[in-house]
Amino acid sequence: MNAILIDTDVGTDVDDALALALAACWAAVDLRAVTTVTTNPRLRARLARKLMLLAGRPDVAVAAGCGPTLLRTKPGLSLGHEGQGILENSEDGQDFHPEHAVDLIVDTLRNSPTKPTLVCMGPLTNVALAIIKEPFIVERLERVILVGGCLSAERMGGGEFDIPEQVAHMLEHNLNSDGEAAQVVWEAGLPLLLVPTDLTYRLWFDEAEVALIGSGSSPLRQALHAACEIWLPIFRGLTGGIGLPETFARAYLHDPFAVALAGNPALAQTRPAQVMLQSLDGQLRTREIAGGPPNMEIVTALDAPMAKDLILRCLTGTCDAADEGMG
Ligand SMILES: [Ca+2]
Repeated sequence: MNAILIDTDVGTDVDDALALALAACWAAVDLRAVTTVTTNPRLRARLARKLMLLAGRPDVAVAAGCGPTLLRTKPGLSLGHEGQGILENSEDGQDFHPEHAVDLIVDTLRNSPTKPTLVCMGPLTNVALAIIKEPFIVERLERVILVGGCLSAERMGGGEFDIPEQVAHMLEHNLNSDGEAAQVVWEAGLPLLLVPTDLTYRLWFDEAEVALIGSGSSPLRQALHAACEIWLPIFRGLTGGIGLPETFARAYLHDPFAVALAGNPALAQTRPAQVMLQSLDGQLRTREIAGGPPNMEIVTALDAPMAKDLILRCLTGTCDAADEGMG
């Protein structure tokens, strides 16, 4: 089984919560630790901890990490709804791990008998700081799955939406939110696997699928459903503000896909590539250099129906079993 660590900005977009539930409940991955990053990291740690408890996984250590970016050059994204639908009172999730996220990442890697996979679902501040603090961790990772980057605006629209180049890069959150941290991660010599967001924007739960998650009585499913319902109108407002149609605002599965891929590599086609970071118009952009010496693997295609089926089946089946103490 694949040992995994997750670094997440759970709480803003709902996809991190779905991904954490998947990782906690799915037998194909062995979730060892969860660390949180970006503005309000302690609130995000409470959320992750609560999700682990709802999933019947009190054994998974959850630690809070960096709020500000590595060089404190940018405010993080926090919209005010974080925690709603999942945290019920001020005590909920407070018993997360006392160590800082960076130390939990380092200690988990130092003590792991096998090389785990690190799944990065948020800005890369914690990961960059962990590398700076303890460079040995680079050798202790089997793979680092990065959710982020945009390699094709056209592919992001999928023939359904006409997304201008600048808007496509605006929709890329993780690398853009802490460019200096991304640069550290880029240059560290890690075994990176990039899951570009222009591909994961082609994977989402429709309204019926969101409703299906809420149709179960388990507290975990109820919490996930509530978080989806809270997020979607907020996302509609955000994407409307940058000129995208209402229909674009869906429950996208960026982060759940990364977990699914950690447990089942057959969900994607990958190849080596050279991907560089470039600053343009205040944005951090990812660009593949054709023919350049590879610095990572990139996902070039994903099996959306198979991935969605796996994620949905786990969230509506195995998660129930976990709630009942059978997981
Ligand atoms: Ca995320």
